Amino acid sequence: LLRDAWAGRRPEPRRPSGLTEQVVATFDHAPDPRTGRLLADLVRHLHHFVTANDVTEDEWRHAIDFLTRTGQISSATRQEFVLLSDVLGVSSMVDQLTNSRTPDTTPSAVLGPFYVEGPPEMAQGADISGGLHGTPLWADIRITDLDGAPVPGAVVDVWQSNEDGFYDVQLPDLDGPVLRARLRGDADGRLRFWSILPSEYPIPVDGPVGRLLEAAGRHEYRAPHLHFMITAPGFQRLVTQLFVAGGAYLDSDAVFGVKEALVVDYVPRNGPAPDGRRVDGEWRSLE
Ligand code: MBD
Ligand code: FE
Repeated sequence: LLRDAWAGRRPEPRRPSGLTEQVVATFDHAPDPRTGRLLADLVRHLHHFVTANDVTEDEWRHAIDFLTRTGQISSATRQEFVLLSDVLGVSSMVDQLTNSRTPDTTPSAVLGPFYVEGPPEMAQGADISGGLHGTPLWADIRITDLDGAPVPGAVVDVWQSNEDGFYDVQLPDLDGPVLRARLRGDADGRLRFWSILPSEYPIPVDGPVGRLLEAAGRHEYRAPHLHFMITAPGFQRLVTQLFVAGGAYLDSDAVFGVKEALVVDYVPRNGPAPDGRRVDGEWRSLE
């Protein structure tokens, strides 16, 4: 047996053996070569990570415990692994890889954890806010192809948080979805709807991702944004977000989702709205 402790100093490890190459070689004949390549490279990076940092057994046990706890928060409305991928910038990196191949369009942005399949269908000009309190927002958006020609009949899912930064799925007292809708662009590619101005908000930090941000001394806030998922026959699907120019946390978004081209004016206005609706006090216009 070794005597207890190393007097506060761990000796240098011996050079690691050929273990990495031994494991990597086991993926040489994976039925799907892409899978084999990805697994081999993942093992290389993980081995490098533990050797370069001389990771202890305690630390590795802690890491496995962290991942286990992360996997335990997994439901239709809260997927902690997505959130982990988001705060580590991996979601954004994968998004940028895709996006780098589609220049000159409105850039895409990460989906995030709060998209719900099959949102309620609403008509052009509808109010998607469900009457929730907030600064009224009028959106008038044009969906075009790369030449600027209108794309008729697009299906557009929109979702956002309320004034306090909560999505409907986070609010226990609501019955049914609010601040999310499926709208249809008209024959001219135009899409109009009412909602409320989104605010900055904290991502959920009552789980392992919260502990990670704490350990890193990082804040949990996202810049205010509206989510869009746009599909049209013959076109690639676009998942994106439009950020509020002048909003908080644009420079330090907790999930690295902000792109310059997606920061747009939500113009302050007063008086009657374009559709004749009477609005008391200030409202905003997104065009
Ligand atoms: C969100 O609302 C979001 O849009 C992303 C990308 C991550 C966490 C919460
Ligand atoms: Fe969001």
